[in-house]
Amino acid sequence: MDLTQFEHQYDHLARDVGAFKRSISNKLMYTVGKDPVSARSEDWLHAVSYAVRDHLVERWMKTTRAQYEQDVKRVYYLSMEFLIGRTFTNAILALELMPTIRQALAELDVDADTLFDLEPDAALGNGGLGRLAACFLDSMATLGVPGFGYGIRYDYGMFRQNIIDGRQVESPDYWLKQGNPWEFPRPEVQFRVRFGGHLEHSGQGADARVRWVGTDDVLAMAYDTIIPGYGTEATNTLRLWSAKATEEMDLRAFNQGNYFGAVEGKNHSENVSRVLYPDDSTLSGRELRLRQEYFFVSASLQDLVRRYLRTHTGFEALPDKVSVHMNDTHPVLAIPELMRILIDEHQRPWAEAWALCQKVFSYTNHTLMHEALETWPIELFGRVLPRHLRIIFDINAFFLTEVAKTHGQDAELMRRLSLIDESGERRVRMAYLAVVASHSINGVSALHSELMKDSIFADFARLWPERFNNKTNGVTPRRWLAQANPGLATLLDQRLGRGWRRHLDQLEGLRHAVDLPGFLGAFRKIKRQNKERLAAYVLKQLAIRLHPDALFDVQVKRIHEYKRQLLNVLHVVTRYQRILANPDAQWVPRVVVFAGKAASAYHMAKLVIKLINDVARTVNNDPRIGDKLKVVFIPNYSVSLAEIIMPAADLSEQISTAGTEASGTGNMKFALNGALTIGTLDGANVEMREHVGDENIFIFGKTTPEVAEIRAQGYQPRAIYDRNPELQAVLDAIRDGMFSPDEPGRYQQIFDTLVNWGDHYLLLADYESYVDTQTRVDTLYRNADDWTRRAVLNVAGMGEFSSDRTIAQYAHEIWHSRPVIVGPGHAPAP
Ligand code: 26W
Repeated sequence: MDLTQFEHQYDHLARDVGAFKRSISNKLMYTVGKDPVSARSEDWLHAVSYAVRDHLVERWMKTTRAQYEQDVKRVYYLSMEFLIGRTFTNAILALELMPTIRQALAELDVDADTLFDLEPDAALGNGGLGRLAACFLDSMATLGVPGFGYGIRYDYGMFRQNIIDGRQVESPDYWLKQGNPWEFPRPEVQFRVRFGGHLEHSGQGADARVRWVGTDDVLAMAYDTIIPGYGTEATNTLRLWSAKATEEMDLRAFNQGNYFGAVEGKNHSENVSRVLYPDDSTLSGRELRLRQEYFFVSASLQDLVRRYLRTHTGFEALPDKVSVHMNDTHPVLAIPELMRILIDEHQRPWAEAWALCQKVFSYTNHTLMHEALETWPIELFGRVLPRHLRIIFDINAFFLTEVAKTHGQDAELMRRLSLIDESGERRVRMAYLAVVASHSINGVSALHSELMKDSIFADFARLWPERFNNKTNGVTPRRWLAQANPGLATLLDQRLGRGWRRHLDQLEGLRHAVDLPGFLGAFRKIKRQNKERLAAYVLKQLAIRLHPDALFDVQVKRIHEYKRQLLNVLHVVTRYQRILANPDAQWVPRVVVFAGKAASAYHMAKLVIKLINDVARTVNNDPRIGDKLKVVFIPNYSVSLAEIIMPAADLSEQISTAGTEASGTGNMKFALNGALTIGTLDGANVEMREHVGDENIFIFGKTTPEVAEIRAQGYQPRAIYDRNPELQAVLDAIRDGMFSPDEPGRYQQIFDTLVNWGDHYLLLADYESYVDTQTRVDTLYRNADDWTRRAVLNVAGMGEFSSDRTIAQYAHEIWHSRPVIVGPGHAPAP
């Protein structure tokens, strides 16, 4: 950049800083209503958020106008969960305003980082599925895909996890306490959502009509959040629905002096958007959950049909203008709801409505775990949604008749394919409904997409092989590299230019860099600073001192048996006992970091948390161990915490039993930030290995076919226990109370699960291979340059795992949507 350019930019910055200072002060006084002399940090945060938001609003209006003018096809992404995290820094980065905002705040005597840290996470999701939805919104906006996220504005997000005496204790997450400057309430956008009631039939044959009457209603009110694209003026909208009572209060009760009774009904109906279900991979099967699912899809479908009809007459063009994507089965009621709207409200013939559905809907499966597959008892379903149950029966009859035409009356096949599981209490199979109604069904990694066709959807994959496809997950490089790891981002900018933020495959350019003098050292220095940042956090939160030279070995994700945090613990205890047996050997110092939440009713997961904390206390306080081994469980894992943890990892633990983790996305975030992976050939680890090279990843353990084989042969974990004395010592120590002297029997159950009750997730089968591989990790870590080279080559290979690549594939191959062109047109000033 020559001097004039520089001066121009500098000028620009100075002008912007002045404008922002004025804008922030104005917002503080006139929007927040605070005098600068008495404003709290929260008030400043809101003021500067509004000032930044104004800039997004201009882009938003331009984009919305362009979408209408170009009559583009819109993609509606329906998801029960959006795990957004913080919005403020993300918005500033999208607008390239970081230096301006920092300086403006500094000149107002306000510390920017303090403000950033005050913003609560929008934790409207449990884990992988919800975070993927958030990365997808970011990528859709960045690519100009005209996308709308539709979901629920939960008053309470994912619970806060406190660790008290080593155990998880949940507390509510009232994230809206201070107000949310990023949302636009839309009281004028409200839809009536009906529940219960009964059906009245009239007419015959083609004139047959069904009326759904006597319902109990609630209103869904829209709240909009702007989703900025990066390096483009295009934006998108996340529209979340909040429940409002149809009647403010029961006036009769009120007039009778029953003040509390008068608002009881209101509270009851508004409960539908009160709280996120904290279950990840297990169906709670509660009525309120079913109501939540219907609540948000009904409002969303009414909204999108209304938007379509504003500029179209008739439904012929619907499939050219609308794609509705279902993020797992939670939004599957969208199918009978669209049928209901078309048939009951717009008098379309049944066959026409069904044909439209099959062109509009597509579905992603995120798990093969049996206990996660949604099925709803017919009794409950019919009581809450009688009209939709009827429609599902009709779809089932139609579909099975079609199958019979080509496959004959094969009763066994019909039983297997039926949308209704008749094996016990009759239940609706939501995943089957999704498959029957969708033109595209995808898995989230190459391996998972294959397994999906062999297992849960085998019969359907034979019927319609062309509907099944794979879309390997990805993550947004804006949040997970540019924002989370500013040090590495700057190094990449110097080496590769700034283009990687939108074209992540440019990271390939790093392959040459590993041989440049000084590069490995510069890379290592950044990693070290990130480790210091995490160590400072841990010291502040947990009063545990971590040495930044140690190897940071990290497993952060939901606590679940299939993810095998317990296998990691077995390694930790093995290492502990090895150090005790041989204290003077040259150990590579290790810090083992865990974080993650357990579903509140998941006993085993909670016990694992307690065990990790017990092991941590024992190891960390053992003077014979010192810095050779430290174990920490960081409470309350969240998106914001991940942004601190991931850049600080040397080693990423992705150790699920092969065939169980659909994809994983944490695996990608770690590698993108220069961690090496130790992992099984599961989920997207398989493809990561292909992209980073076999020599740059630590793969261990049984493969999916081997797992199947072992189970088929009759797996005998006790035989492994009997034959491996080191493993025996580890398991015995856990069983006999080495880590729970206050209650020696505390972990008997863990021992039994592994040794006596079948070890369903094959921890013992993979133990030896895992521990040996951990030793190889140590060996490599001793050679700092060799390690760093491989870390850099991991970053270099991550281009494929940008969610921009994933979304481009969805857009081309599933949605057939085109980007909106947002020209330099003139939007009204905000
Ligand atoms: C009904 C209860 C319930 C709740 C959540 C069932 C299933 C779920 C999700 C499907 C679980 C989930 O988050 N799956 C994860 O999705 C990620 C994004 O595709 C994948 O990377 C993870 O491997 C997968 O576990």
